[in-house]
Amino acid sequence: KTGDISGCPFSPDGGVRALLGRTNKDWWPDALDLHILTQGGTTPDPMGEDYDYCEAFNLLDYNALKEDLKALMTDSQEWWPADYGHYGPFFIRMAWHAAGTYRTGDGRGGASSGQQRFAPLNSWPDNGNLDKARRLLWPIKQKYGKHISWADLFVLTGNVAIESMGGPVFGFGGGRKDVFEPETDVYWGSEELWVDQGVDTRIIPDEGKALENPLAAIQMGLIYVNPEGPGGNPHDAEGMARDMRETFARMAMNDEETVALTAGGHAFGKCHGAAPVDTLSGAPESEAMQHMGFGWATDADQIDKGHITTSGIEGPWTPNPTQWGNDYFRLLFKYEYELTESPAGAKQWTPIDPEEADMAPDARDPSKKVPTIMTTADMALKRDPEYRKISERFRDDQAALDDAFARAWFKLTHRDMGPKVRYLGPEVPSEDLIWQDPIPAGKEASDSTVSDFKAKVLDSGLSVSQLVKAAWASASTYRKSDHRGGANGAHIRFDELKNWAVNDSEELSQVLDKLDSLRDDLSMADAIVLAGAAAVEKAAKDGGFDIEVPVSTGRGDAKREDFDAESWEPLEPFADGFRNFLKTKASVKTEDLLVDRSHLLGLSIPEMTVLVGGMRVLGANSGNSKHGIFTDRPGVLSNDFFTNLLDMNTFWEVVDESGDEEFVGRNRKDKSERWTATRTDLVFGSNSQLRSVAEIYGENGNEEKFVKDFVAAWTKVMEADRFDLK
Ligand code: HEB
Repeated sequence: KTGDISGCPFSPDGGVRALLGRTNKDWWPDALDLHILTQGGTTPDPMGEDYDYCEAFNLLDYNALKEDLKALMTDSQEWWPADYGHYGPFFIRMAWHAAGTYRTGDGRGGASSGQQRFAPLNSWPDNGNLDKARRLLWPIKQKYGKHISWADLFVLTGNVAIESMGGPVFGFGGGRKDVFEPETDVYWGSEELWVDQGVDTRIIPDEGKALENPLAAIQMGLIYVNPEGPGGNPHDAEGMARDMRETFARMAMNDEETVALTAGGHAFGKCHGAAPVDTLSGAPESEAMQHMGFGWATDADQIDKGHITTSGIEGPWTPNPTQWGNDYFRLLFKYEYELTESPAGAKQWTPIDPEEADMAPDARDPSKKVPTIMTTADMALKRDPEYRKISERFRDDQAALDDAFARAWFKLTHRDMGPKVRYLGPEVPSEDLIWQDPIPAGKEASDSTVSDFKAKVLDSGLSVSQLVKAAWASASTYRKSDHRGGANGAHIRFDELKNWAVNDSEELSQVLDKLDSLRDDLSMADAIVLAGAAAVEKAAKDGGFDIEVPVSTGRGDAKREDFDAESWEPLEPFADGFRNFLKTKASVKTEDLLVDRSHLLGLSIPEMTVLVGGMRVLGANSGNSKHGIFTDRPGVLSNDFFTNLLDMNTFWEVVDESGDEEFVGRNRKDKSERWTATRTDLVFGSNSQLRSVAEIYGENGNEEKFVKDFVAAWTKVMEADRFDLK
């Protein structure tokens, strides 16, 4: 584990910032704004509701597609000829950059929705010229149409590229459904400038500057690190390794995986820095219409000669850039490297006095020989003592490198897909991998088992509040960004999760122990959810509504040995507005964190609103605080939260000591205290849009609607991870 950068995804220094930092609108203020057409919930997705991607994928002629991809590798096009007559390396970089935006901090980024097609990713300096790689794929995408998404195609093409050059792959799982708009939920940073415009590097230990969570790139517009060294300084060997370690850790990669991936990746292809960068035009998102979505325009005759600039670094790593092998490590250790400059002016490293046989062919003219290179990032694999040990081992053990590279590549490209049940296709590896959070299959419980259990739970002395809190603690670990967490597996019973500050672990332990003693052969995972359902049903009944809270049983209990505790750390909520919990004040407003969390749970605005209102009256607050419990009958599922929130007889004041996090509501007439609240309570009265929804739930005649909507939203959260049902 690296970096001592606190668990808080939004570091609190530097004042309050917007949740999303910079967005497409800041970078391209004049870009066509289609957003107004998606107002009111109209979808930009042309495929319609009947389209089921999984079904379509399962009808795909997978082998034919792979054959076509293989043929494409060497089908060089005049408008963007293949280096060495093989597009493989180019496609590997495309796939790696598609997947490499994933970060563990919030699970966002990654290859799973085809985001590389849209801004800002399509225009990141680090994604230079990948617009051409994607366009080379269009005839194949067109041919297979609805049966293969762009998102799946990017990754599969990377696999076929590796295979076609003799490299090892571990498998492929399909199932990444395309979206048709830029993702607007991802925080990419708050800097104005990008890496090629001189933006600061994000880790400067001397200035106490650490990489802000959940970011995983070292400068705005990069996938991970600056290849020329920290802030472009090739001499800072230590800093280079530090930057790699920190950023790769945030992509869930350890040292061995980092070395295997980087060296394995750079066994293939070359860097492009043949011409000065200022000869290039703008990135795709800002380029003139006649370029038809391409950026970084280069003259056709320069392209033909291979005079292309992408990163600015120039040259291949090995003498055989389209052949898998161990030349990368062989050369890295065989030669001393000296600092040189590419024609584009980038800092890079060149072997001193290379033998003729260790020179590489020119990308366009195999009869010409050119020197190989290493980037400053590559040099870290021998300059850093820890990386070096691993590199030397791989140099001497090809089989170990093959295995490590294949597995790390599979993890890189599948990390954000969640559990294995979500993978499709004939090449899904049978081996279970710990990062997939394996959960043994559960079994459906009979109606009588369910009703017996619920009766026992309600009779057990556990309160509605305790049961609701436990069920929420379990299910709300889910995040749709990488499909991790959730009630299935009952990971909540492992100490590492149970002891999260939000969970009131002592109380939770007692509840879980009790449920364990009552559950017979129900899984713990099902028992926790059923107990929550029983509590909500009772609370509704006490409010005068007989309603069933539906539960689909069949969850399994994860085994302790399949639980990678460290990988769950980023899932700990440091704010959970549903339980009125804030661990530490963040650099974004607390209500922003409620919105963020709701998004990760897949909730709509009404669902978020009804859940908060309902959970308050059920007494689900962390620490059993009184904030926001605007009712004199806690434990009853009523719309009291909303009616009291909107009651004009109460006025609100900030409680001074806490800054602006705590409030007290007083009777307008005698100033007596009626309620206390947090920002996540009052935002439903102060924010005009949320207030409009709160009003619906506070209206006469909507009491039953409130209960029904609460139960539906509750159930949605409880079942958010039931991919086995979908
Ligand atoms: Fe890499 C390329 C850097 C990782 C794969 N890369 C490259 C380049 C650079 C780099 C600068 C060049 C671009 C141009 O074109 O100019 N990388 C880098 C860094 C890192 C990396 C810094 C971190 C450390 N890679 C990586 C990985 C992978 C890769 C992980 C996979 C696995 N790359 C790659 C490839 C290539 C590159 C394949 C080639 C492409 C072509 O040829 O086109």
